[in-house]
Amino acid sequence: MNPEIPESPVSIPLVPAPRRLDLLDGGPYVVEQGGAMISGTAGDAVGDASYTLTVAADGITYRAPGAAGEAAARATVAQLTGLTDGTIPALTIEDAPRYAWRGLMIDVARHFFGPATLRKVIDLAALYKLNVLHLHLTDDQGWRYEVDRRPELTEISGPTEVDGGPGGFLTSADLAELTAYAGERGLTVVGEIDLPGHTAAALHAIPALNADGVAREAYTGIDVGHSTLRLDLADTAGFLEDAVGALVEATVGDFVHVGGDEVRLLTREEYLAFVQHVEALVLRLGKRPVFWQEAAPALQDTRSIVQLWDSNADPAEVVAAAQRGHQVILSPGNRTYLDMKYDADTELGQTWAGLVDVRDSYDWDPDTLVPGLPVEAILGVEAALWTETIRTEDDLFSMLLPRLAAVAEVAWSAPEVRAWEAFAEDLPAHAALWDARGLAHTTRPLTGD
Ligand code: TNX
Repeated sequence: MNPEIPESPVSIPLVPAPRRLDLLDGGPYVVEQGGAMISGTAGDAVGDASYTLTVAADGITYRAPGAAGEAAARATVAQLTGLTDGTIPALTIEDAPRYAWRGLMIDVARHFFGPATLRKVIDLAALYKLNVLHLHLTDDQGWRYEVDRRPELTEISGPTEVDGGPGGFLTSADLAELTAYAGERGLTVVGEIDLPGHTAAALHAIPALNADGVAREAYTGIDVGHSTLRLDLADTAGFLEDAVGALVEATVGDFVHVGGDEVRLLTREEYLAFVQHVEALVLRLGKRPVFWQEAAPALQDTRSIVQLWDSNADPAEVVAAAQRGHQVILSPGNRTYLDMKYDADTELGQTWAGLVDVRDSYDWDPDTLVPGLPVEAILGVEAALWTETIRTEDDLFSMLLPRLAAVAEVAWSAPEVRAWEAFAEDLPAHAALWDARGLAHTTRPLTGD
């Protein structure tokens, strides 16, 4: 036990740990059949996820400034209910998140996962107070959202995926329904169209995007860096307008992710110009662009956000962008890439960022991760699940769980109320929540060593 961490007076293993929990005098609340009686009030400060919650014998009440806090309060009640034997001691909780952006990215491009799985992902993310579902919707291996003006994208590159699997795509109605479903649970869906690399699926569907005017073959391998769009081709700008425009229309909220990673077929000048073109386009369409870290040196407008991912790369350009006023989302591969193997025996996953066990996902501080990164530039933290090796729903959840709970606590909980030893003690109880939802999970030794 870290001596600076006050020991919680009750052992309700809430994850993420709340700022403050006090036991009250008075009898416990006994959860009724059909769930806890919960009532409360929310104003309308939409983005503020703070809340207070009181459990008393006659019911559970919360107060929150807005819908985000209400969603967080409901997540706490779901855990209080699922982690106790149905008798919740009288208590109050005062809680608020550390970071504004608490995300989970799911790659539906390498292997496709449809609305039924994504609703389970949303439910799980909400249970851990995450507020962003980032969907990686396009990559070399497939195109997963409809673009009205370019139906060939989903017609031709919907039914392709890694290893020649059946693929699939989200219809506009699917995306609208998922966005609404997520919104009701406190999450914003941020769609990503990966540009200008990771675009073999677009080059396969639309011949005119290729320099020789000939459609590329479908790509079902897992290499990266072998595809790019080129601004010097006549059709590219119109394609970008249509594809980014459709994604802007299909999602609510302020953000669209436009990639920018692993481009190896453009000169530096061509790459920087491409990023600036897309940055201006997204801003003109009324959203804030999010880019992977490689785009940092190109960015012109401080509304644009940089997402750090490559824990093997020098972060100097990310730091420089933050010093110029850009906000940064932290997704360090060696902490938050949940497609990394847990250990050398893990069947699924990759290892380029190392082995990532639960403690690696948990035991780090975003504020000190990147030397020189101004703390006030940190918008938040995002876990990522890339799906090159992930084929089934059980594959997916067994990589997310238990590590997603660890990243969620990093993103939500104040440093004063969290420590690895306490988390490792609390975590095993959560298996009951996952089992109740039928979610696969990986059992890890959590010795605290
Ligand atoms: C790096 S993260 C990638 C992805 C891969 C991932 C696999 C990023 C921006 N690019 O294309 O799927 O590694 O871990």
